[in-house]
Amino acid sequence: MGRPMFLIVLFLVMMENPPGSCEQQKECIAGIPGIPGTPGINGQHGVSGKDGKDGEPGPKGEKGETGERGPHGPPGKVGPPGIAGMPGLAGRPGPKGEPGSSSSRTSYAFHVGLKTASPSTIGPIKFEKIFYNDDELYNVETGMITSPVDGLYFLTFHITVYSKNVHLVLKHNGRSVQYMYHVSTPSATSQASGASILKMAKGEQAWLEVYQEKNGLYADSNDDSTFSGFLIS
Ligand SMILES: [Ca+2]
Repeated sequence: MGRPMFLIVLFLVMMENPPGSCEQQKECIAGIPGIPGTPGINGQHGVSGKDGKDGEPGPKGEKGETGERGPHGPPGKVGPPGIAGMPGLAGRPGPKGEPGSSSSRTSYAFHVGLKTASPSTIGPIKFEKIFYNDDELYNVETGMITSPVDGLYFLTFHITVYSKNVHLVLKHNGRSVQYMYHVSTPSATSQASGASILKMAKGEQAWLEVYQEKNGLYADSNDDSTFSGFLIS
């Protein structure tokens, strides 16, 4: 820069800011603000940030609708026995039974006779000729009848008497119940008889005995002396 030019610039500056003008006077007036410059160009996108932390659990949702029924499961374990139930109703009557045994029978009978004349005078007379003893009331070994059931029994005897008198006693369990005495007819046979009704309990016994050795009872191939009886009821 040449000297003249420098002087010109200096002059102009001096004109613009005359020495001691405003500072000294403290009455400086602010200049007019300049015009704003044009906006700058947008910068580049920054780097993406990291994922944030998980939030707190939200509130419980409302109950959903009932689903469809599922398939049957396998059988469960056997439970403990239950309480016994009430007795059932009575069944219908069964079919008619078979005929009962002898214990349920309602009739019993016997009919026996002497095989030989003049039986023993000691103990029960033994009638060894059996007409009927299917019910086994009479025991040939003992000469006694035994009551098969409690009941009322009809007992009777029909005796052929020959050559000697006959005196008999009917006994029931050792007790004398009834006597029969018959005097024989010389050189002939005659008949003597007796009958009795005895109430006997099951198992009780009855029999005929010769009384005071008068044993003119007779029996042969065509004469009989018999003892018989049956249950009345
Ligand atoms: Ca005869």
